[in-house]
Amino acid sequence: MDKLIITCAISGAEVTKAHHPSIPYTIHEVVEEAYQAYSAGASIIHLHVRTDEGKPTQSKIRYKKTIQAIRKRCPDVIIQPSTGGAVGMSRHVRLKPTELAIEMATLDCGTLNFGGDDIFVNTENDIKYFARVMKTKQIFPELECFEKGHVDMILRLHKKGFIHDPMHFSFVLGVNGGMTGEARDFHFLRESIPSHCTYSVAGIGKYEFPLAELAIQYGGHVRVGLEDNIYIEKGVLAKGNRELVEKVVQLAKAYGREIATPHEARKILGIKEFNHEEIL
Ligand code: KMH
Ligand code: ZN
Repeated sequence: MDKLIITCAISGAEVTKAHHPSIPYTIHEVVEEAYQAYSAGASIIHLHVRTDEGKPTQSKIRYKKTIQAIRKRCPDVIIQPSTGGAVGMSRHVRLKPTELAIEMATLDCGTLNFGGDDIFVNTENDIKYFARVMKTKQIFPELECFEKGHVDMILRLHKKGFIHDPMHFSFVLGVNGGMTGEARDFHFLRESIPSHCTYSVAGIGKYEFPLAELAIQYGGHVRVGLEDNIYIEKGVLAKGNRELVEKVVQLAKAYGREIATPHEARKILGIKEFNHEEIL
C-alpha cells in the first residue's frame, strides 16, 4: 500500500472563530495553523483565505501573500488553494488563485444543496471550464465529489477528454445536502472509480475519523482539518489543526501505514516536483 497522504483543510470558508477560536483569519494565523499541520504530518494544505475580519475571499493578492508566507515556513509542503471559495461566488472570482504559479487546486465536481437556502453551484460547464483552466496552467486538480453523481460526471468527462489522468478524487462526505459518510458510502465510492485512480476522504463532523480509519485500511488517503470538523472526540473541541492531524498519524501507526512526505505525496499522485522558487 502507498504511504498515507494527509491533507489538512485548515480554515474553510464557513466555520468561524465563534465555532472554534483556532480558525485562522489573518495571514499570520493561517501560516501558524499550516505549519502546525505540516509539522504534525500533513503533506498537503487545503487553503481558503479570509480577510482579517474572517470574511472568505478569493483575492489573488491575499492568496499570493499567504502562499509566500506558508512557503517560507513549510518549504516543501503542497499548497492546494480552493476554487470552491464560498457559496455564491462567481466562476471568475473562484478561479482567482489559479492566476498564481501553484501546483494543485480543488475542482468541485457537481452542484449540491449546502444547508438552509444555500446551493453550491458547479454546473457541467463550470467543471469543464475549471478543468480547462487548470490543465492549461498545469495545476493538478483534486476532484472534490460530494456524492456519487459527481463521480459519474467526472468519469463521463474523462471519457470525453475534458478531465485527464492521473485522476485524484476527494470524497467529501457528510455535507448537509450531500452524501453521508457511512462505511457503505465509502465502499460504494471507492469501488466506483477506476483502480488506477487515487482518492482521499474528508468526513464532515462526526464522519471525520471513522472515514479516516477506513481510508487508512483500504489504501485511500485522508483529509482532516477545522474546515471539516472541530472536535477531537464527541463533545471535545480539538486544540487546533495539529491535534486533528496527530490523531490520523496515530491511527495510521495502529494499522502499520507510513505517512508520506510532500515529496512522496507528489510521486504517489503523479505531480511533478515543484519549484518553490517560482515567482507567484
Ligand atoms: N466552501 C465550500 C462552498 C473547495 O474548497 O473546493 C466549497 C469548498 C470546496 O470548500
Ligand atoms: Zn474547501
